[in-house]
Amino acid sequence: MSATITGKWLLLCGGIGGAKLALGLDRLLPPGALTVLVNTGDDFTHLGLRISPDLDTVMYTLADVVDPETGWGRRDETWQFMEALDRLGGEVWFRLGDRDLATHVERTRRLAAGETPSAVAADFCARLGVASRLLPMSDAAVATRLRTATGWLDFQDYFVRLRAAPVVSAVDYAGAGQAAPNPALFALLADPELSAIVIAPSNPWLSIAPILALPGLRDALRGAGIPVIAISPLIGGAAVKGPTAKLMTELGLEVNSAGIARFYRGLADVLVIDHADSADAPAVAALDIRPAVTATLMRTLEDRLALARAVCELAACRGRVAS
Ligand code: FO1
Repeated sequence: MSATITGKWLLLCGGIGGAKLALGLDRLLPPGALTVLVNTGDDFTHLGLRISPDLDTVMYTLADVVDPETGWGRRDETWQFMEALDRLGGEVWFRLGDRDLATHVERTRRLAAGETPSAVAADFCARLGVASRLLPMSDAAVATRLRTATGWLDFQDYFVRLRAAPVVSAVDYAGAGQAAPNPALFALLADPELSAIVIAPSNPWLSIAPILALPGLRDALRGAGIPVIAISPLIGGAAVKGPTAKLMTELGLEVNSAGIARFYRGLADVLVIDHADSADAPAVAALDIRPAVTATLMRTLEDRLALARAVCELAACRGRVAS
């Protein structure tokens, strides 16, 4: 018999990988129990539009309108805008579908009219029927940049235009030091109903580090006095998708669960690793993080729900979850 999961839950996440766990938690928990603090270090201004890829990926996923093939953008998308732009010689390396375009046009208009990114996100989510609360990590601009042999690159330049091919020697989160974390986060961390903080299997250096770089955020998470459970993005020592393993190698890090545990040391109580990495468990434990072994690959909705449930049960062993 499965336990009833109560209380409020906080998930820190980036885009595609994080959105999968967000969906599992959103569908598992009572409506409104989940708050997702989303990385905005990937945000940029493109074609005059303000684009928030990770926020939109999580929002589209929870609203069940995401493109299931790519994991970003909208399902049943058409591309007439891109085709017309291409004919005019415009920039088409970053693909904005016709339906998706509406999100960026309307976001840009509202920001120019003085709304905050948080207010825009909340209203878009309400209109798309998203029950969970999505918080941009900050209302101030933060830009993830990567140092390569040819100099510093903006995130989407590196990630999409250059397909994460350049060798990275450093990562920087420009503006993070001055960017106030989303104020709603502090209210949630002080809420006695908050059961646990979950860190999605997103890329630690590209998706989670920008969040943790915000002033006071790491201390606030620790200070909440509730379990912090991180999920490793590696399976069998490799990334499911994206450049996590490549980036770790380039930054001179060990590409295994211990390399991930070192990143979360001092913050996470538990690191969830896949069965394929169970041999890493002693190395994780040696870093003062409790390893928990389960299936972390999220191909189907059932996988997402199962991982969400496993994470909630881990928190129940340590914190405030009623059965
Ligand atoms: N990812 C791509 O690989 N190619 C694209 O052309 C692309 C366009 C795009 C448009 C809107 C959006 O919200 C996301 C988009 N993404 C695209 C995904 C995005 O670049 C990355 O997945 C994230 O920034 C990393 O989490």
